[in-house]
Amino acid sequence: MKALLLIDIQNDFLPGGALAVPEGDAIIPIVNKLQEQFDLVVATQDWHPENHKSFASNHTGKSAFEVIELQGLEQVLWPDHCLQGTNGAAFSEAVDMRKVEVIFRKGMSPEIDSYSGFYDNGHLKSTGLTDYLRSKEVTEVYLAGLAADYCVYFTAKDALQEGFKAFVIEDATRAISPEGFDKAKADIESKGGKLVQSHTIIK
Ligand code: VGL
Ligand code: ZN
Repeated sequence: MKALLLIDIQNDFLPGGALAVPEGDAIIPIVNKLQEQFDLVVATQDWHPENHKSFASNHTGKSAFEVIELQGLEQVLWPDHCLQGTNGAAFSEAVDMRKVEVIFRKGMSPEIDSYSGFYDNGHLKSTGLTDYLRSKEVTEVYLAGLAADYCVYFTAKDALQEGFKAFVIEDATRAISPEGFDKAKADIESKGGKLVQSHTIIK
């Protein structure tokens, strides 16, 4: 069984949002078309409380995009984004959510960030995505969404570590930093993951 994972296609990561990914909206028609080819579609949703430590606003004297250490891990400080219950945290109205069976939320603990749909960045707590996918006999996951160099990348790495085959659909994602995505792609491939184009999936 194959599953399509839609990663964080939320207003704050789209043009006009608090942490807009350049051209993030370009993926939406592709994501909607891709869904026709999958019997299982799940989504992740970045879902932060206002005291989240990934926000620069919660560190006196720090600015967005500075890097600090948090729980022994490198942490990029972000603009406030995806605040629980706000329009910025909502899925874009343009994304077809009718086939999405389950939404896995992440980033609720104020003390640690959570890029991956499977675990927080310290691998301390699971979201339940692995067990869910295994219960559906999924062996291959296809990834689309935002951002390519953060949440898509970390989700792909964890998928591989959990023993799934992982395919990142390159034209169905966009990066915060293109250089960051080049590194991420090399790492994904070195771990056995694959980069694919949507036209190889869409019939
Ligand atoms: C993301 C930065 C902070 C993402 C989430 O969805 O890629 N990036 N929170
Ligand atoms: Zn976040």
